[in-house]
Amino acid sequence: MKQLQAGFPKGFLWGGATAANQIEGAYNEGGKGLSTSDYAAYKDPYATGKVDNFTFNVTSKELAEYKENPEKYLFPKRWGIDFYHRYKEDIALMAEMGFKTFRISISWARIFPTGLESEPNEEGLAFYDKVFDECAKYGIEPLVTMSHYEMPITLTEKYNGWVSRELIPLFEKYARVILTRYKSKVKYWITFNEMNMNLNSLYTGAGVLEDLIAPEDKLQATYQASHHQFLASALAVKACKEIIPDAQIGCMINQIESYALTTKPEDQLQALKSNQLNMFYPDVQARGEYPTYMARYFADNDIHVVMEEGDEEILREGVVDYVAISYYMSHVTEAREDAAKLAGSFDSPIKNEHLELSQWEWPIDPIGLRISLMKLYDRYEKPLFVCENGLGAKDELTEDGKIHDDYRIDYIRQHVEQMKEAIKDGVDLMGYTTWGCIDLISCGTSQMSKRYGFIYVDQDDEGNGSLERYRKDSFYWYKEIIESNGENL
Ligand code: BGP
Repeated sequence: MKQLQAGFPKGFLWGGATAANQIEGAYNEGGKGLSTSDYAAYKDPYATGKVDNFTFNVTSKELAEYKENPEKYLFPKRWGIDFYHRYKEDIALMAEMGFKTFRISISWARIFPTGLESEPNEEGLAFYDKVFDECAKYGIEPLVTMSHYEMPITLTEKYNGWVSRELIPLFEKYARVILTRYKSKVKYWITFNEMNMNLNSLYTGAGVLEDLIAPEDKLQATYQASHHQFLASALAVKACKEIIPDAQIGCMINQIESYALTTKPEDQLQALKSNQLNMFYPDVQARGEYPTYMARYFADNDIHVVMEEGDEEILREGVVDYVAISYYMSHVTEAREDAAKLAGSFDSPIKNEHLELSQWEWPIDPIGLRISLMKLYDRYEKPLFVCENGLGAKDELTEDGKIHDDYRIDYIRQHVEQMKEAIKDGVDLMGYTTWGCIDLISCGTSQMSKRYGFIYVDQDDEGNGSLERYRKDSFYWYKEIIESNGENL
């Protein structure tokens, strides 16, 4: 029997997480092609008061309009926080906090501007070399996501994204190029960010223009696109094992635990089903095959995933080493007609009266993190990684250049406490990277003012500001957490 582990293990990977499209800026520099995220429009459902599920899908009409008037629609994601030019300063700040790891993503369109070239763009490759070398200077292990909510826009225009099987070899080529190039520099990899969010938006992670798909085919397209991404992910895992045998490569989901509204068996059953729909994604990637419960779901919903001979073998051979999650909230569900559609959604129609909400109405549930970790570990018995968690909040920069973000400290402290409990419960946890360790452009709202960082970036929602970086109170607090390996909470 395994010994009781009282605290965070030695070598625990503390750090922070970002994504290329939310920090880099320089959207048209260094030979980069335009990516889907460069066209992710500003449609904040919270700002409009219409919290009606995430609405960050782009239509073909909008895309055409944006292409014609690029200046008029200069989307915030294109500005980023200028990490492309300031990475040295930023990584030095991460090092000052004592980061052991730094999660970034590589922009596919920096390496293959349209995704279709046979040779990669050297300037793009050289940029990440510099970033990884900078990390190495401070002993920071990069944790790299191959595809975090973006891909060359050409692949959307030509193939309508991942609904097309054509993308699989293009992604494999890209994965092989980056694995080979960075084999001595990157030992921790993630294939796709939050693949289960395909259930919500097919544009964000899969580059699919939904209006080109008949409404009755939406679920079919969701699972077909996901199938192609599963294959691409499995091929990347295989390539990683071949090219960097000592690396670890994982899958990643947005973990939203669904609680049943009541003790009514019907509600309990619905909660179980909602959780299954979410875990379907790591089930395939961590077990190497489609779970049996999906056969019924596919039959009930008239979904026919087209598979080719050899697909199952690829999935079996491409099993991940660990399961990474982002964790922000839990949900409440009940037996109702549309319950299945809400699985994995940020939008829960039922409020949990026991939980407080963030300024963006995300329920704050640290114990839900412990529950999630315990469940996932029971299910896979593989190491887990919390690679996103944090509080999006409005911060105030005081006249003397300070940010008193005790609310963020409270939030992270409570989640760290629950991770510690989960470790005691036997969970094998590799690391914790808080989301948006440096303020960045929010994904769902495209706002700068939804801040997650320990480091404040002087930029507003319109892109004005000096871009100067400031240490928040949480910066010093997190530094101590890392120094004490999670003991001085
Ligand atoms: C996750 C994404 C991130 C990030 C985070 C916070 O789903 O992987 O890219 O942005 O959510 O979401 P938001 O920026 O909408 O607050």
